[in-house]
Amino acid sequence: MSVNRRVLTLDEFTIQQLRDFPNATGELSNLLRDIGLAAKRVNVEVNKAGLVDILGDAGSVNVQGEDVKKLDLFANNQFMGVLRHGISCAGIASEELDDVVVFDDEISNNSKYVCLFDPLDGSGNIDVNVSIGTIFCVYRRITEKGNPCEKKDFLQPGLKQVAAGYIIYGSSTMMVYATRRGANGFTLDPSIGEFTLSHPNIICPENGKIYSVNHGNFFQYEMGVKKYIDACQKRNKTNGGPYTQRYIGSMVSDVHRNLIKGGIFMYPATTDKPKGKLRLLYECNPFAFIMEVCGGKATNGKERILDIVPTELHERSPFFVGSRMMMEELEESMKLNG
Ligand code: AHM
Ligand code: MG
Repeated sequence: MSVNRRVLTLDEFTIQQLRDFPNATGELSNLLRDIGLAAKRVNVEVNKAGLVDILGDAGSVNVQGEDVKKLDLFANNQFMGVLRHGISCAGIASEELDDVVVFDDEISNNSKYVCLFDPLDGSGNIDVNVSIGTIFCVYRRITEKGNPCEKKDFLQPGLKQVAAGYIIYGSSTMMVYATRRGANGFTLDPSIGEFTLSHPNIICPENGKIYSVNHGNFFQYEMGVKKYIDACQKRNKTNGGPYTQRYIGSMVSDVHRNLIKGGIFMYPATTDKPKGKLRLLYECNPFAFIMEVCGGKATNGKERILDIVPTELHERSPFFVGSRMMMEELEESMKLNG
């Protein structure tokens, strides 16, 4: 097999980026490489999920006599494990864990980053073979290096993110990550087991034709959201409607599609869940950062997601994210109608 040498691997790409910053320590590149490694391990298990009846269900013992873990716990342990053994991360917070995990060894205490992740988002979709994903983000710690990191390192507003990204375990497996310099997508080439640059410099179209929302909750949404959804369904010369509705129920896939094609994703507050469903730290902030880097917008309906100062690790937020013009139309509707 001939290898296309014009295609950069994730490692080659992050190292190449370092050349522009001769004083950079390479810690962030290391961390992204660690995340890529964990993603490849999780991908192998996600691909086997359909074999669960053959290999054994979570909590049971499989034919090789190994304990079978729930896939989201497996993913959590993979990401936590590679980051703990790496040299760039002082501690992690995960949607799967109640509290932060401080690594507290000499190398980790001297690392400048902390990492937050949702190890397997949309995991309710696993047993029906629908794409699922991992979401992550990286902050520079605010406590002094040389000491164990603390919870306040994790409770920073989203605008302080240094990098954010996601992995989709889908028809192909893909990793997208953004820094302030831009966002790039890497597709896993199974023949060489490497993420390779497939979507350089991603830009979200400023307008789109796709809206993604759970229509089952329609009557529980605020008036401004209902009116906007109405407008999405009408023929409208100014906004290019009617739009197409697409909702997988797996946020990584829904937002990825809208990022590439142009669109809006909404998880509004409902009367049952006045704070919405999605978690600010693990789901909203990373996607808000990625979307803003790519030219889009993200709000909770009232304020910019990245400006919110979190008070709790697992706090939830209504979430609206997408193409700039669609977001502005939604914001207008929420301002007028509440
Ligand atoms: P999870 O973190 O428990 O997997 O839930 C998050 C998922 C998102 O991926 C998705 O957008 C949303 O839940 C769907 O929720 P709903 O079924 O209420 O529309
Ligand atoms: Mg989740």
